[in-house]
Amino acid sequence: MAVHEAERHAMTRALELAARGPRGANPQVGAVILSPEGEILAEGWHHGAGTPHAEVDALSKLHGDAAGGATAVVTLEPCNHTGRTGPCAVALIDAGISRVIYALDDPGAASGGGAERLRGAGVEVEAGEQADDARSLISDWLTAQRLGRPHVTVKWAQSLDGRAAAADGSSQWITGPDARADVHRRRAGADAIIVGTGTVLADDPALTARDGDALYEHQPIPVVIGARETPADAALRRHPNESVFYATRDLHSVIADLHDRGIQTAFVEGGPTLASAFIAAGLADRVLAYVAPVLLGGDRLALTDIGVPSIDAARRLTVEQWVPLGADMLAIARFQEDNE
Ligand code: AOF
Ligand code: ZN
Repeated sequence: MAVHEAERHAMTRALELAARGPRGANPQVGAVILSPEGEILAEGWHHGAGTPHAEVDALSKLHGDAAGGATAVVTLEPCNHTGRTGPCAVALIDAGISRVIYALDDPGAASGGGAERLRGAGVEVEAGEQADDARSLISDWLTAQRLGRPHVTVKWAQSLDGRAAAADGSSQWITGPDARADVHRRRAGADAIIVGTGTVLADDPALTARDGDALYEHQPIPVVIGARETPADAALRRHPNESVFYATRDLHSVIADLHDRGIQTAFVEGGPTLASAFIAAGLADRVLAYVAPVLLGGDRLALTDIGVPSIDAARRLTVEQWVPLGADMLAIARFQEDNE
């Protein structure tokens, strides 16, 4: 059974609607209900975890048996589970929908199976329409689903000889303005930015994403790990988002909690001890290493102990990109052992 022209247009529209929803613990999903003649009867989208799903949002705008014999065009496979809301597959069946077009299978172990449920009730189901666009819209959510935790990027700036600071601890600025601007731009794409209390006390970072003096529209949530108190007048207290503090040293529990809070992408920015702990724990997916043509010598290395006792155990990376940034060079690399 082919997907019709009107259905194709409806999917493009559903993807636009999906993008209106917030990023978070739930995927962004859009839905359009089409009459048998291909007219748009209703539109809906998911407004965030705990609110009705896109299909239900769209159906709620119709009265009586208006959806009888209609087609639902949805960017994600309708769910088959009762979570914060009832199963969408059942809502569609009960409304009398006779055909469902969706873009992507729902990877959720608990929520999947909606297509089967629909088919079982005699509904025609077509999967895969504009799947690439749907995938790219929610790629971070899909990655977090696959990993069962946020995607973690560990970032540091280093001298050519692998140092993150001079002997007295001073580290501003190893890299030049182009590299710093690049960091801010990438921060603006992350949900959370993680630092240790040591970095907060030593550098008093603002942890905002800035373009010059202007704040980017999206600001990551500051996350501080460590037992030491953050001073009341610390710069991050003035961050537009409230910080999250963890006194624990167990990074797995921190990352699990961030996942529960709907964080899909996290940036680990400081300093060497925390970066090393994430790598040693197997919780780092990507490295951003900004390398400046500076020599510092001494023992303030970009990383400390990452659990590599001998060369056989070296953590090998694949560089996805070398990016020249003024006089500096950025290596974007991922760990070879994962199959990201
Ligand atoms: C849909 N339509 O609009 C969305 C779906 O906690 P709940 O009950 O909101 O369920 C969340 C799960 O449902 C989420 O992980 C994903 O698998 C699916 N999201 N499904 O049919 C929607 N947002
Ligand atoms: Zn649903």
